Amino acid sequence: MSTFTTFAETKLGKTLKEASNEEIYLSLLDFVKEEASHKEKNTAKRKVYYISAEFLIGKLLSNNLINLGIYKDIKKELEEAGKSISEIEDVELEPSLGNGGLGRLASCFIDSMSTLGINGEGVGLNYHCGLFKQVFKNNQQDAEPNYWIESDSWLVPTDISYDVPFKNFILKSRLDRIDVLGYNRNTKNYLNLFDIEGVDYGLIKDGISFDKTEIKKNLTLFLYPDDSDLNGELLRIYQQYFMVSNAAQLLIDEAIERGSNLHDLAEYAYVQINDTHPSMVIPELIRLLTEKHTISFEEAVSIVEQMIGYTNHTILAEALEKWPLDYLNEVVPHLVLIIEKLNELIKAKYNDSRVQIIDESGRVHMAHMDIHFATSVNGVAALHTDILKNSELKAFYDIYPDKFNNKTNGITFRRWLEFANQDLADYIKELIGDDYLTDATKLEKLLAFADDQSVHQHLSAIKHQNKLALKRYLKDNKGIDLDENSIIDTQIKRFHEYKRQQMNALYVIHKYLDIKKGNLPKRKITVIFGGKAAPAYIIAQDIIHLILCLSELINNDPQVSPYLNVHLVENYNVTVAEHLIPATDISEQISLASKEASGTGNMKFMLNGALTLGTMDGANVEIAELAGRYNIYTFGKDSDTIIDLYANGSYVSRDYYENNELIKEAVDFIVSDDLVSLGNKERLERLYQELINKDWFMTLIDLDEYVAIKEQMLADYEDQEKWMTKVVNNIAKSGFFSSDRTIEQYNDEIWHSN
Ligand code: 26Q
Repeated sequence: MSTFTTFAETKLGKTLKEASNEEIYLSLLDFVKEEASHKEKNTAKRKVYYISAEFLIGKLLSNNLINLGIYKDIKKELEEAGKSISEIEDVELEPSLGNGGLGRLASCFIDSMSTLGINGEGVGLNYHCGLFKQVFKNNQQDAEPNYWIESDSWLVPTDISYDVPFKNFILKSRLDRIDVLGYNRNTKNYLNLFDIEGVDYGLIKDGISFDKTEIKKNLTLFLYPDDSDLNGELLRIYQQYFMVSNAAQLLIDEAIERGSNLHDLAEYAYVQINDTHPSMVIPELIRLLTEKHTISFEEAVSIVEQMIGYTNHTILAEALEKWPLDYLNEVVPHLVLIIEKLNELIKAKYNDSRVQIIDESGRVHMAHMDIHFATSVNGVAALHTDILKNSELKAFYDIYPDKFNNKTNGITFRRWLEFANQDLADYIKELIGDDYLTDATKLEKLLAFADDQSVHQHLSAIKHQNKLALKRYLKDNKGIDLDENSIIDTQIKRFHEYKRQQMNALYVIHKYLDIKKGNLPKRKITVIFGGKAAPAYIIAQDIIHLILCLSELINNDPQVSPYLNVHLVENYNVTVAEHLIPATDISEQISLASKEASGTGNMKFMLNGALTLGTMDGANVEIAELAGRYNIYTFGKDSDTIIDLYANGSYVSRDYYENNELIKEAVDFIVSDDLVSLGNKERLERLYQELINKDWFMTLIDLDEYVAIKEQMLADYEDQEKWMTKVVNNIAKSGFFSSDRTIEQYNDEIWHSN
């Protein structure tokens, strides 16, 4: 009997065969935690603290089994006892600690830090109800609390606790940790999740509304559900300060314990700030060094400015945090004193108003503070970094050219290939061996098979199996009936106008009308959407509403549904992504050029053998360069053109609407009787008006090119040899997007933790 079977049967007092899936899950949880507890911590002198308001970690059981190298053995053992590992995986609830890309990136990064043996940990907050759970009612999004913490979970309590001082009270923290096991390593790191003691679920009223004033009881109740719109809620400031004060206290304690005299703190610690959300760590570290450790202000500043790196994830002006001094004074007046001193330092040095920390209206520009006091400022894809240097942050680039650098995002191949697409991973190993597991660029060996017909057939068969698996998943969990014989065209990401789900919806309308006119596609197309919209983001809610109405109309139309289906998967999360991505043929990456900092879904699809349909935006540009322009489908205006259009305000959506019959027909359909009878007139009207009168994110500018290239793509799919050659080229070139590569670059060029 193997170790796990013995472990479980001893613990449960019955055989695996007799045990329920829940019992086996709990045994595996204990078994993995036990294995993890024997691992040593990484020890390099300089420790990296990756502070992030979000960690979208996904379920952990399978990921941990894979990283421990025992996934297949356990799967087999369970099979022998008549149990299915995927049913056992279903028992685990997915942690709900992130909104989207930024949180998922942080999770891939901690996986890679552990895999590379870097002494680097995540620090964040443990939101009890996480991000809201999305439910659809009357073709609209509704939000419910997402309870995910169970009595037995991956959280390991510690007795670490700090006092965090706010204006009117002190709040005690507690720290729970999750072990982060690297792939094939004997060492580990932690994800540190700070929390308060007295979270009170009783504060929640309807849906996700709750009493926002009871900070001592609500601080870690919810993750803020806005992923871009700046909302002046004080609670967000309370959360941010609580997070960074704990992080700073932990960092200082650990450095002292490891021999630092604090004058040399920067040799012991480096803080990577994930977007501006943790920016207050800068003044907080200075405060602690000066107030608790008798270091002078000047020295404290010079210590701190050697140990901070700032990653920018957006160029949307509205998403760059600017906190009014009044708000900060209400929550953390002691920090305002320090921010004002930092502001004075900068004012004395530079009289350019564009680079000041505090502006004329008394708002603190968190990104400005970060840039002045960091050793490194990085963007997350080559194009994005160029835009930061040449336009958005040009004034800073002129001052600090050496601080600016690019770190193109990446994804962990353990979760997004080894786990999510096991058949593909096995087949790749059969073809080229398994050294790609530790050096993903070895996938290039697949290029030798780009024209190999038997490889093509094999890959098609795997895709088909993945479609069948997705069909089962969607039927059992989401009430969706998927046609596994259709082309699967997927757009999964947060709903935002710049990501242009509405453009995809207009394509769907066009296709629907075309089928109605008798132009039947050669093969059925299934368009799948997944994503949540910030509850306060009205237009994004309207777009969801449009798609749900279209889905009802089209899937129930006997004339059209044999050729076209539309699904919006409820409550999109990491688990849903793990099922959708391996089954997808067409990866929709259609943001308005210049707006998507990077995207990481685009990389996951590429690795899993879908072809990209995308604009030249974010990391799509690098995908096109690597895979070859011929192997992906690009369209639309480029970022320079779009940036110019914004600069001179010359985009007029109505011109596109009035001068193009296809566009007019599709847009008008939004307010047609067919749709209005299924939905909410006010929402559909508002979206319609928005598109023709404003369309800030320029949906209509690229619509006709988008329709044309998609038609081209569907036609190309019929030539499976040609299609599969492109697929192989994409998989072979995806190695660059391993987060191991990204993290190696962060470490070599920024952190220097060895
Ligand atoms: C800020 C202030 C107040 C409330 C909320 C926020 C907030 C919260 C989350 C602002 C932004 C976010 C998340 C941003 C995000 O996910 N950005 C994505 O980051 C990815 C990883 O770098 C990129 O691939 C995506 O392009 C980028 O959109």
